[in-house]
Amino acid sequence: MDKKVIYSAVQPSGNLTIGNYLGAIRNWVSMQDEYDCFYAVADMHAITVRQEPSELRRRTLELVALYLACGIDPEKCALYVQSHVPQHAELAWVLNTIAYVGEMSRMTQFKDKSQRHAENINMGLMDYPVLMAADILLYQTQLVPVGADQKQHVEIARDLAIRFNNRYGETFTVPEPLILKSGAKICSLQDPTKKMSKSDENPNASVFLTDDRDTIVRKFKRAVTDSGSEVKFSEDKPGVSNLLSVYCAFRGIAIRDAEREFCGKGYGDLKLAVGETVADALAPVQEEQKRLLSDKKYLSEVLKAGAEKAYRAARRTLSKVYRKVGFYQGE
Ligand code: ATP
Ligand code: LTN
Repeated sequence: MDKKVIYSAVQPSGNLTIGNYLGAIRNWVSMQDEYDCFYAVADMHAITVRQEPSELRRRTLELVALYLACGIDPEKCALYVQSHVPQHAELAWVLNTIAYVGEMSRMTQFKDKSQRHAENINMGLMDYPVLMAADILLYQTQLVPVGADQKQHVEIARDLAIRFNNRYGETFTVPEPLILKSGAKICSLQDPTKKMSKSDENPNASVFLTDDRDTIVRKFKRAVTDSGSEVKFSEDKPGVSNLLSVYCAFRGIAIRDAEREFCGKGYGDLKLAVGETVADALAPVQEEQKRLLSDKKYLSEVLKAGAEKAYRAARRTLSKVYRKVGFYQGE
C-alpha cells in the first residue's frame, strides 16, 4: 500500500522560536520513515507581510539548514522552497475561484495580521489560506503536522477540497491536521496567555533557536510567572504551566513527572532548569546549522533535488485539476 502523504511548511519570515521547533519541525523528523513527506520553506507566504529582500533570501537558506540540522533527511523526503515549484501559485489561482471573500475575511490570522500591519492589508494577506490549501492539496496530502494556531487554515484546505470535489468530481484527498499534544502551543514568556511568536516586539517574550546559552538562560530567568509558589500545571498558573510544557517537551517526560521533580522547590529552580535544558538541547542543532550554512553548494543541491521531487508530484495533480475545470490542454 502507498504511504500516507504528509505536508508541512514554515515561513522564512523571522528567527524561528522554540515554539516553531516544538510545535512543528521537531515532529516532522519522526515521520520521515513512516510517511511520504513534503517539507517546504514557505517564501511565497512570507511576502504577504513586508520583507527585506536580502533578508528573505538569507533566512530562506538558514531555514533549510535548520531543517537539516534538526534531522530532516533530504533522501527520505522532499525538502524544497515553495517558490521553486510554480504549481503552488497555479493551483492557488484555481482555488481562488471557489473560495469566498466572506470566509477568508473571517480567518483569525487575517484579522490579527490586518491589525498588526494596518498599513499593508494586501490581497495576498487575505489569500494566504488559499495558497496554503494549494500547498497541501497539490500533493494529495492526508496529514498536516502543525501547531494549534494553524488548525483553522487546515480546515479551510479541507473545505476547499470537498467543495472542489463536489463541483468537479473526485480530485483531491481531503487532508487532516495533525496536532500533537506536547508543544502544540508554547506561550510567550512575557505574556503566557499569548502564543510565542517570532514576530513579537518584545525580544524577551520569545526564545529563538539562534539564541546563545546565556541569552536563553536569562530569558527564562525573566519569564513572567504566577502568584503562589508551588510548581504545578494548572489553568490559574499560565506562566508556570508554560514553563513546565517547554521543560517536558524538551526532556520528553510527562508533566506529572516534572511536577514531582520540582516538589518542594520554587519557581526560580524551575526557571533555571528549563533554561539549561533548552540551551543544552539547542547547542548541537545550532552547531550543525552553522556547519551546513558554510556549504552553500550542498544546500543548493538539496533544494534542486527537493524541488524536482515536488514538481513531479505537483504536476500530476495540477494537470488533473486543469482537465476537471475545462482548460483546453491540446488534443
Ligand atoms: P509569525 O509570528 O510571523 O506569524 P509564527 O511564529 O507564528 O510566525 P509560523 O511560520 O506562522 O510561525 O509557524 C510555523 C509553524 O510553527 C506552524 O506549524 C505553527 O503552528 C507552529 N508554531 C508557531 N508558533 C508556535 C507556538 N508558539 N507553539 C507551537 N507551535 C507554534
Ligand atoms: N501558514 C503556515 C506555513 C505554511 C504551511 C503550509 C503549513 C504554509 N503552507 C502548508 C502547513 C501546510 C504557518 O505555519 N504559518
